[in-house]
Amino acid sequence: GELGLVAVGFSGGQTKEGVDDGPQVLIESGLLTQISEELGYKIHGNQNVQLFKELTPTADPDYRGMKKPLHASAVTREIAKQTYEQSRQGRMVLTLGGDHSIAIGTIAGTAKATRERHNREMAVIWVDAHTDINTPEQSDSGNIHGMPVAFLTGLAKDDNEEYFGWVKDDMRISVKKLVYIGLRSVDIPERKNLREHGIKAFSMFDVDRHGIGRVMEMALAHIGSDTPIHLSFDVDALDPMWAPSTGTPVRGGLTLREGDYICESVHQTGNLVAVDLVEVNPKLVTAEDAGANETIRAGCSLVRCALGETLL
Ligand code: DIR
Ligand code: MN
Ligand code: MN
Ligand code: MN
Repeated sequence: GELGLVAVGFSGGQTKEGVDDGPQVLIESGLLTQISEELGYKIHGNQNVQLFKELTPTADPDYRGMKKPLHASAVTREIAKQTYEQSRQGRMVLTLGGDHSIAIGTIAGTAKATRERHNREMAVIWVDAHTDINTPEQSDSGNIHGMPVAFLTGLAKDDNEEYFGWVKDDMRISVKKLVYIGLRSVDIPERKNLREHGIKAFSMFDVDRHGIGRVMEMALAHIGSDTPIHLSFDVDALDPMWAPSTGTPVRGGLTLREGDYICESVHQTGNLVAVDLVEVNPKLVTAEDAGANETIRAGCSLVRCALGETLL
């Protein structure tokens, strides 16, 4: 297959440094070699990690409670251009982050491209401990990585292009085509958003009750066949046992095998158009973990599963 790579070292959607090193360590561990040599993909796009330093504004005051909004808006706008360009050519788009704010760009770009190519509304499977659906006004932290789904669904909007106003209707996704898996840390206003808009969500409670096999059946049935799927995978969906090196770990998460199963099931639909892997922070290491190796290995495994490595 043909794959469009977007490697983004961006950490401005939250406050811990190190997540900008995520894509570089994933690549250094051999992920791209595995994708091209073992999985047989031809890799297009910029093969280097993009840091977008030139997009750092001289001043970036809080706006509607958002921290560093100009920078995040400019970077995600550029990412959207790149994912749009790759997806438009029918390539599977792989984005390595970076914090989860970058999904504003990745999904905006692929949503627009799939509308043009398939004349269909794209679905998003958001695998995460968190829902990332705070509007700027609802957010307690002001961290934009807790807001991408609000901007992508239109729950949050802004008229000013410099403050995510560049996200237009054709770049948005429907709340009906959004499915969450792995949730266990959802803020009170976010719960209200899920309820009010009838958003499909499978928490860890649902994974325990039904098993991951049944959860994936239900998730994919909700989306429907013949629907392009963008998989946005926050590594913190995994239990910290498997992925400790991440900014906001929450105990009681998915096993690595459950995470891999999600990726395999989505691959198996044949409808996968894009994968994001985000929030790998190699600078955050726990006492039990000798380094970030476990998290990096887990991240590579998830990506390979989404690209079809393990299916016979
Ligand atoms: C929290 C944490 N809901 C926030 N979000 C995180 O800051 O809005 N997302 N950690 O990944
Ligand atoms: Mn997230
Ligand atoms: Mn998360
Ligand atoms: Mn395949």
